[in-house]
Amino acid sequence: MKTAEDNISELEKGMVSIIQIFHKYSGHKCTLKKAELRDLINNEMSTFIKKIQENETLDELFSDLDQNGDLEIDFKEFIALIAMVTSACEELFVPDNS
Ligand SMILES: [Ca+2]
Repeated sequence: MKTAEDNISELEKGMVSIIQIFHKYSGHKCTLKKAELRDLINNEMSTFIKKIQENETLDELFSDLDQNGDLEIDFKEFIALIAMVTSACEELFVPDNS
């Protein structure tokens, strides 16, 4: 019997990856603390954005993403980061139609 996952598209696989990676770092609480956000970015996004070395950089990014100010990054807030980085990287991956 086929499961839903056998039929999903490449785009949907990308979406599932985003969800799975988020939960790998957020654990059962389903939100990212500051150090977890740093680890996720440094381990999983290091080709697209430079690694976070300075606490100041992390503090700034964290407060930008933490829309509701509860000192945790929930999935909705995390998606905004994915959208920003994806948008910024788009021109690198535009198919060459020439
Ligand atoms: Ca928050």
